[in-house]
Amino acid sequence: MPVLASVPTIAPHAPAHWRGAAPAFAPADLAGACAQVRHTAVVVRDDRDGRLGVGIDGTLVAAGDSNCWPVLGLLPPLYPEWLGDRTFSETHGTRFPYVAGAMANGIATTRLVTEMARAGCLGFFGAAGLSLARVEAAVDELARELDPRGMPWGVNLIHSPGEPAVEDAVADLLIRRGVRCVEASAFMGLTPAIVRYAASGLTVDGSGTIQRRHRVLAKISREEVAKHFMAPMPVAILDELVARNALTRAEADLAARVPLAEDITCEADSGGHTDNRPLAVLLPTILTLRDRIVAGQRYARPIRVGAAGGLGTPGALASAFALGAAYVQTGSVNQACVESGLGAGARAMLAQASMADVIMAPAADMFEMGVDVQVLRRGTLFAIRARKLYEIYRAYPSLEAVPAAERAKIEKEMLRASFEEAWASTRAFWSSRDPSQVTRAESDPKHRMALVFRSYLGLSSRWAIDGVTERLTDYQIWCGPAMGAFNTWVAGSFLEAPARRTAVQVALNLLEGAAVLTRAQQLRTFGLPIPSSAFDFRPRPLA
Ligand code: FMN
Repeated sequence: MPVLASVPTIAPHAPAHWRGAAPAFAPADLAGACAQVRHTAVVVRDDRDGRLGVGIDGTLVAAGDSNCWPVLGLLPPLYPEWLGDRTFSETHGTRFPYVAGAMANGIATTRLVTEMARAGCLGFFGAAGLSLARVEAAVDELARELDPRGMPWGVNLIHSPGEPAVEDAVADLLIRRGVRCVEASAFMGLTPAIVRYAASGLTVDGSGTIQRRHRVLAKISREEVAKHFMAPMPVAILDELVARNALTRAEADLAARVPLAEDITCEADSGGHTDNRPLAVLLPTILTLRDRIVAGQRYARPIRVGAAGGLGTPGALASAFALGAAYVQTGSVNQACVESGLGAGARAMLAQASMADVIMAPAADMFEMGVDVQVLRRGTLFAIRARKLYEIYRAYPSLEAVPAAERAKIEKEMLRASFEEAWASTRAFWSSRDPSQVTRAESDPKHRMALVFRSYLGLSSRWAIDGVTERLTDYQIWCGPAMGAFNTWVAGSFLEAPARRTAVQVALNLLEGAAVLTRAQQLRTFGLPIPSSAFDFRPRPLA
């Protein structure tokens, strides 16, 4: 926690005047004053011409000599640590109200999570799409590294409608290994897996307060989904879990009195799965919903609402906090950092992206349902090719029914194998992962087609992670418009070069910049002529 610099005091009833180093009146000097966020800013007036200016620190004095300035207002120091809801940091053990969101297939690496923890932020390991053994190894590593130092970390628990057994197994692992914090995502309703994780370990302390062993940050982009996480946990699921000895009766009874999640992350237009909503629309809507539910349920503790999606500049963070976000979460910008699990070639592609270089494309995990993900468009043909596959999937009942010309194109350009060869390798993959998929595909030709096409979608992510250069034009790289905004912001600074982008420097600069912009806006509202340069925080190495 920052140490509060002393705020000048003044004797009661004394007229407020300020004495100190020459106050800033000229726009360029005012920009410098805005940047000194950790100091007290005193708004003063020049009585000779009525101009408003800003003095930094100094002392408040009774009116006296000509070196004193009448005071109009006083702003105490402003710290990046305090931009959000203080209870977020208290609850999760962070210094900053800042989260690095999970990124599937281990793109949010253990290194990323560890670096974020050391810097006082909360990071989530990208467990989605990984084998249980890899998730387990990551959990062990993070626990070993961070638990002895009391540092915060978490793991993603993603809803897997096509593979409920996988979701259950990951939840089970997280409970067994004592993982205290989870980012829950892609849920449309609640499942036994997430309810079990949230409810297990609930106890009542000596003062009668319900204490949680497991904390859930639920990522949502719709009201109807948010409602599930803000409501008390559903009795039907709790009873079912008690019946199969997955929860105690005492845990279930407590769970029926508290929300599943005390942190709700509103995800606006982001990389990967997204409803493409603007944050300025989504966040106020969810805050209102939260207020209604918390009042209706008479919860003892408030539910915090955080912001994600589109946050790649200091201004984006400042606006999220100004809207009332308890914390902020980034994703796309971290993927381009050196701690990310993405291959160097793909990271270099991300560093070239501009705001409009993103596009929606079919998702590998929810292909048949027509769900899209937001991906990078510049430098890769993945989106166009994946869209073509989805079109063909919709139009024909089986691989055999695909017209010869289309088939030749798919085999040559995408699969680089015949349909028969592609099915053979796909079949081998599913035989070890989930044999029921093979059984179904052998009697359902449309499902066989989906699995073959999905294999291209799945591999295209792997090629980007592994840096398979001969598949460069097939790279599937999840990415939101925040990436382009970030690239524009850092152009010409030390963060421009991909090799110098660390997730910690990105986080510290975004937070510092958000504090500076917040101060600039505060001073502007007092009528000071704050120049636009005050809102242009340039990245710099920060400790
Ligand atoms: N969110 C999840 O909950 N689970 C995931 O597996 C996951 N994978 C992601 C992979 C990539 C490459 C990216 C860019 C995002 C992913 N996300 C995932 C979303 C992020 O956790 C984060 O919420 C989001 O990226 C924030 O929006 P932004 O991309 O605009 O910064």
